[in-house]
Amino acid sequence: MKNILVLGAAGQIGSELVPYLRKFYGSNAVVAAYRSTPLTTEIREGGPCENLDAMEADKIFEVVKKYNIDTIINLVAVLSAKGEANPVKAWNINMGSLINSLEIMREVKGAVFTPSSIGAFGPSTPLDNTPQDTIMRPTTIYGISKVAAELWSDYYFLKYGVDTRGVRYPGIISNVTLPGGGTTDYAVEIYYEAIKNKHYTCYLKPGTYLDMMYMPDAMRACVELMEADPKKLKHRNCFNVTAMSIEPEMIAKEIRKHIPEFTIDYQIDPVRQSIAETWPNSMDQTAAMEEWDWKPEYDLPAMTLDMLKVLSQKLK
Ligand code: AKB
Repeated sequence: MKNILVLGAAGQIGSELVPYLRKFYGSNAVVAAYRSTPLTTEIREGGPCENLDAMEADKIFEVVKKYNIDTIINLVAVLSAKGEANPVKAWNINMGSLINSLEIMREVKGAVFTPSSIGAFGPSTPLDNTPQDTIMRPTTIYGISKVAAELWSDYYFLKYGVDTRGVRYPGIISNVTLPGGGTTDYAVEIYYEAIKNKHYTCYLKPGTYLDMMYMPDAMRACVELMEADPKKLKHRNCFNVTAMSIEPEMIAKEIRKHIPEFTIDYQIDPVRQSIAETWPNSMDQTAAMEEWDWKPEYDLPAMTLDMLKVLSQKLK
């Protein structure tokens, strides 16, 4: 069993991953760390929580000692679109939280799980069936920090034996906490707007294909990789994982099966459109499938059904 510290527990992934981990590992085995954004009631009332700045290594170390932590899941990140507004700040936050996590787990001989992203790829990457090992020259500061994070994580495994692992998440679609400042956020917003207004104005062009995944698959990928037999892992940092390759019209069409009056129009955001065009249309995830038996469960129809069901209750 593990004692896990989740940095960035109030964000899109953390809000659902912490309760999921608590079910799997036990309520007291998962400490939720947050800074300014408040935690959900479920997290606050469901187990230990700490107000912590991921940039302050000493404070993280105190929490690690207090709870006998052996694994850090570092979800702190300034996302792709937001990062472009203040690249130096984004770099400092994305790398600072990672290096603190790696250094502290080096001291205690522990493990670090760090999500990378489709954002780690760039315009010179093959964009269709993007290989696991390929050219990575991203053109956003978010992507640069993700490639660097993959390399730092490999380095800490090779030099110090820190058990580093990670996946390259695609856009993640969820219904508890909204993402903030990403390029793939449209694929979440569209479901909220479908329920609230039966209309969505999309900032990406129709035909802009990107990999996506529903949150239950994203959380399962995290736990399955953390639990995978280390002897089988050739890659560690980081594995391509995806569940669907989709574009805005495909989601709109799927929503219309349940809400026939739903409409979509387009007002393109040049920043996010140009980022999306440098990211894969679809990734090859053979390495994840071969090395730790990864298999996504939700496709677009199954995800859409569940999103609309949950959000129509939540937004009543
Ligand atoms: C973003 O759009 O920045 C993130 C990501 C794909 O990493 N959702």
